[in-house]
Amino acid sequence: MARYNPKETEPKQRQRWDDAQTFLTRDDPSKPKYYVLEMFPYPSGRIHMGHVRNYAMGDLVARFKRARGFDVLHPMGWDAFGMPAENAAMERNVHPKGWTYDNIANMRSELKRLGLSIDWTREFATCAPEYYGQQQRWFIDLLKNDLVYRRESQVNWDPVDMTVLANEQVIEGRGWRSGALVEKKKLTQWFMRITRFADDLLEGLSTLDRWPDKVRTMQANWIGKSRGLQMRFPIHKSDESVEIYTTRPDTLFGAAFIAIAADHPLAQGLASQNPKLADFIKSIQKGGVSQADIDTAEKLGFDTGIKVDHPFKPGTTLPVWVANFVLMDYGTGAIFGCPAHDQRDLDFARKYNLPVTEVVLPNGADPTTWYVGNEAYTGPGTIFHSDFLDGLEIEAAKDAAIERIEALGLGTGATVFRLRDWGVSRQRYWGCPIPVIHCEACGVVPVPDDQLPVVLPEDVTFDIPGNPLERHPTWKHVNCPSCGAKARRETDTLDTFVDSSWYFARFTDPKHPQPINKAAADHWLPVDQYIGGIEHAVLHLLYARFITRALNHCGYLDVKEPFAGLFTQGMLTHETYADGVDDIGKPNWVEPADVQVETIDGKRVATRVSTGAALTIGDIEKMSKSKKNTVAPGDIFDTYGVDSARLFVLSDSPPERDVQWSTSGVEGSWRLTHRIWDLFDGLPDVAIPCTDEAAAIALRKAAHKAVKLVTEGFEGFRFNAAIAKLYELVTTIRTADIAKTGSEARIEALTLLAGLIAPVTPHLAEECWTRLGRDGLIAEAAWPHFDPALAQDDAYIMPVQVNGKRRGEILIQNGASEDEIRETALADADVKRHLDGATIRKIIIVPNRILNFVVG
Ligand code: ANZ
Ligand code: ZN
Repeated sequence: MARYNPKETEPKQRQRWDDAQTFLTRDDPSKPKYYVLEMFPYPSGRIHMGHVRNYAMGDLVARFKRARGFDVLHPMGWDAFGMPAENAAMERNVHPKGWTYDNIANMRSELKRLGLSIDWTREFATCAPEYYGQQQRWFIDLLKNDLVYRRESQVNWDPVDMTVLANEQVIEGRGWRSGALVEKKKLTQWFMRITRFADDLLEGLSTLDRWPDKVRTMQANWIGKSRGLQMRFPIHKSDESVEIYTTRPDTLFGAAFIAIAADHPLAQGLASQNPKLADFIKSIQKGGVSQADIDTAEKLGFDTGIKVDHPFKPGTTLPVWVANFVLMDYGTGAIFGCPAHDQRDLDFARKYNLPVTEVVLPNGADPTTWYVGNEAYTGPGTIFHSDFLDGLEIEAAKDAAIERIEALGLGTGATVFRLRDWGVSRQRYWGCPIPVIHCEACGVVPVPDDQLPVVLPEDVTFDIPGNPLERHPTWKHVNCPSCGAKARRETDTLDTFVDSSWYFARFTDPKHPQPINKAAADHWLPVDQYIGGIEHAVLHLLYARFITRALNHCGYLDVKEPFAGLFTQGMLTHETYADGVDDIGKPNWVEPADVQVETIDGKRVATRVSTGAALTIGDIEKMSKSKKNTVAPGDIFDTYGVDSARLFVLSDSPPERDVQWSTSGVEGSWRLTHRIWDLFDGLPDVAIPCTDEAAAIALRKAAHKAVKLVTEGFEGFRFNAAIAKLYELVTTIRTADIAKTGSEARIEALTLLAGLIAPVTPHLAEECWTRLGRDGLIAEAAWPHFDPALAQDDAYIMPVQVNGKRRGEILIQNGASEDEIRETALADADVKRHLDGATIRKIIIVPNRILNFVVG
């Protein structure tokens, strides 16, 4: 017997797939299509175990669907623009392009080593002009359709480096390189009008029934649709009024005060006659403007002495305060405060002794005793203490309150969204140039189609901060395409989330001369199965849904939803190891590759291999460079083979949960691959007759049943459960005596097994296929069929009740008579205990379902 040697087998099998072009998409109209896609990687340099898990899952699905008769599209590309390439350029004096393409070359060969069934002829990188030039093309269409526009907005400004910073470059409020305190600066920026589709993006969520509920909820919250009301409170004994904006008109009866912003015209007018108010306003205008600054700052207010009439409570007035937590540039710059149901209002009311009136009663609470302490109640409930709103749920009360305000002529309700338009301008080099030209006379002029793509210049320098495109000697100086006058090219580039929000459509025909080949896109989209991390639940997945709608609006494709099925896989975790702590008490993390763990007297003890030092074993955490608890896929492949690594990441836990990487785990997978090979390698050269019919049937049944269960498991994304069945089948075959079953039954079982392992350990499966004497590739073979009669269960579990209460379970053979069922039940220990001493009056048996003893 030859020992299985993945080092030799794996490259050989990959070569066979390459030679046969097994994974080219056939575009075969006779077969149903299946598009499976894993979120494409950022070319950071190396693949990590998280990639291995992600791509192993996608590959399992692709191979499984291919075997099931689908025409499969399974492409790969690179999300290749972005900051790290520029950082590398600044730190190491390399060009972002060279750095990126080197990384791609490296990661491509690592991914190829994984044996993924990818159609590599469709590969592209988003930093290639052939890709981003097409993006520029549709960008201009979006611009013409008013889905792209410019307006002033705030950016992070580093006053020392004199440069705009991305949010990731602001670390604790300071510029990452200069260490200077970051300021806010207003710049004209490009925006995509995602809010145009707010309602549609929200409604579309209900059609995505193969998405995790969690992701749909996160998107719905992000879009944040609610009913708002803009209304006036008449100023007492005056013709004037204060206009406020609220999303909680249901709480109007709980209003305790009106608060206006310091720069509200009313506040400004009063301050000109009231020096104390003027001083107060000055005092609160310091401090940060970010939401976090405002939420955490102490609430401060000034009572103006002015009062307004409550619209629903004749004779009741509310005081008007100037408050530091109300912003001028949101809503109307004025609010009504309802302390019981808003934390900011509550903090304010407690500080200035304003009344707190509860108006929303939590479900199940007692209206006579329930009250709000120091925590505002913002949950669901029923309205009370509110006259005509009493007894209504929150949403119904909002509608009723808005209706009444409208009838009184004091305001109008409107639907409002939390979603804001998407700022896509980046003052960076390594991104897709925004294809417009600024002309003094003509304004913003799109670059004409025959001048696309606008290619990034390569002769740029990174020795000083700022955007290299801005200081390039010639690139931005152009003539206006419209009037010919001297003009300026846009130097902002697009947020890299734009690149990743349509790549799945480009994959359907990646070399097409237009951005999208409509026929191909309409055929292949939506992606049937998209796989990636939960960290993309909102931004990437929402932008992709938006761009798909925008492209649909501009006539590029017919679909609206890009991803019919979404799966968010768990992460890889690993134990952490530390070699003492440094002078500030931070652990000195040690890489698992330098650690040996042994069990001594029942306790796990870790030693550092290179020094022999005793280590502390820390928590199990997400693999990360900072904790050094990563393992290098390359090392694992070298030691155990690619198939063992694939098998481990797929089998260890349910795919949506985290997997804890362990050496013993991957060794277990490695042992299984060897066991499987030994079964195939050990097949006799001559036929062995069957001497025990029952043994042969038992083996056949086990194999057919495994086919049924593994098929269901793969179909339902229960990969680990399916693989557990494979383990069982291997054991069953190993323990079946070939002298009894004969070789025919064994060969049948092994043939089915080879088919079942092909999506998981594809190299090994090919080797086994050849050993069975089969021609061709198992990667091109049909999925194993099972015989339903053989796959059926022989026995079932029947619950047993005593007086209608479940007291036990019994195992019943198919076709057992009622007498046999009764005898089995009476012999069961649990049932016996519950029947003890009682007289059985009646026994009800529903075959295949249930048995009930009626006792008295
Ligand atoms: C009364 C009220 C009662 C509110 C209650 C909340 C809870 P979103 O959903 O984020 O849009 N608000 C309105 N304009 C404001 C401004 N310029 N500065 C500070 N706060 C402002 O928030 C809408 C809510 O934020 C509004 O609803 C308003 O407070 C406050 F139990 O009105 B509410
Ligand atoms: Zn012009």
